[in-house]
Amino acid sequence: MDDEQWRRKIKNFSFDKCKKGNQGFQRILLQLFGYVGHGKSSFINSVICAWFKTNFKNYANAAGTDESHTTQRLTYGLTNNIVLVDNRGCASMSAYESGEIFAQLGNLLPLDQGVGWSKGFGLADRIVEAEPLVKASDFIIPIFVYSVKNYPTPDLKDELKKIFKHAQDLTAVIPIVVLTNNNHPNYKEITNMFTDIGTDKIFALENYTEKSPRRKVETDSAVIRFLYEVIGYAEFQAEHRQDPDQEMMERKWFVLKFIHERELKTQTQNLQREIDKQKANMEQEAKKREEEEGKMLQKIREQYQEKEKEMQQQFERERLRKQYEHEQRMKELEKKIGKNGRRK
Ligand SMILES: Nc1nc2c(ncn2[C@@H]2O[C@H](COP(=O)(O)OP(=O)(O)O)[C@@H](O)[C@H]2O)c(=O)[nH]1
Ligand SMILES: [Mg+2]
Repeated sequence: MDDEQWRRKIKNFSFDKCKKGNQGFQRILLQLFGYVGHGKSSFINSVICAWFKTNFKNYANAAGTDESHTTQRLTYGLTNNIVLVDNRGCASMSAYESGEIFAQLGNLLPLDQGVGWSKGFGLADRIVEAEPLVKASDFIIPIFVYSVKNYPTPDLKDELKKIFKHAQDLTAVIPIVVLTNNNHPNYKEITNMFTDIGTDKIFALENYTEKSPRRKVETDSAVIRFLYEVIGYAEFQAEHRQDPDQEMMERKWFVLKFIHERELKTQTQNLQREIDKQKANMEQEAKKREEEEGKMLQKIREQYQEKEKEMQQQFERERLRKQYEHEQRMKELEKKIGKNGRRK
């Protein structure tokens, strides 16, 4: 098949034409996620340019000279049935631990609105508030965007494994990988890393950017092939799925349970920290008291020694006095005896 045939297939895609009918699904929601600055918004620009055959424009507000990053979940419709979502990027794994990214990926927060980060149960409230605004009929395909410029490390691989596991648990779909900056020499290592993680759908391209806006056959073809494969993937996945409302409910439970467990963990940690703090205070207090008691004991000992010395001196004085008296008495006696002797 050539590009034009693929385009026709993409354009005509509808869940209604799937083997088992639409099963309640209407649109494919290509949920872009990944670290900040890896080219999510640029990829959307590339897809728009290639799909609509237009000149480059920064449609998705990719970071340019002003270094602005995406802070909204904006949607970009390609056809009536295929929509791209530019999710807010995150800097590290800790953002996944916050549940916020799950809620975005699971399509539990409204589209085309600003995305914040909530503390505590704030996220759960936002998910509940969003209920009337989110559509269960959106079929989510997670697309993980990664820039080849970033060299893989063992830590990164472990982190990505966790992220992919969470994304798959949540959406029931293994994320598709889009590698940007694919002319970079790290390309082979990065591809191997993602293959090791268990993804078999990896697409690579050099995005259209402000610096390199000229359309190229390779980039256009990479985008069209990507979209074609994605609809094939969605058709295949949809055959095994039956109940979008139930799936949405399960996703909601997954995230709410996650938030609950995270809160419980945070509260337990806070409590433990408080206990540890009090224990440390008590130990410090006990040590202080021990030191004070030690000082007091030392003082008593010194007083006692002082007294003992005094008594010793008194005794010595007494002894000398007694000795002197005794000697005096002896002298007197000697004198008397001497006189009497002479008298004899
Ligand atoms: N050379 C090159 N630069 C890219 C590519 N993709 C994105 N960029 C640049 O990387 C920066 C971040 O891209 P952006 O799309 O805003 O990342 P996001 O935070 O994931 O949305 C921007 O300066 C882009 O011009 C690519 O494939 N090749
Ligand atoms: Mg962005």
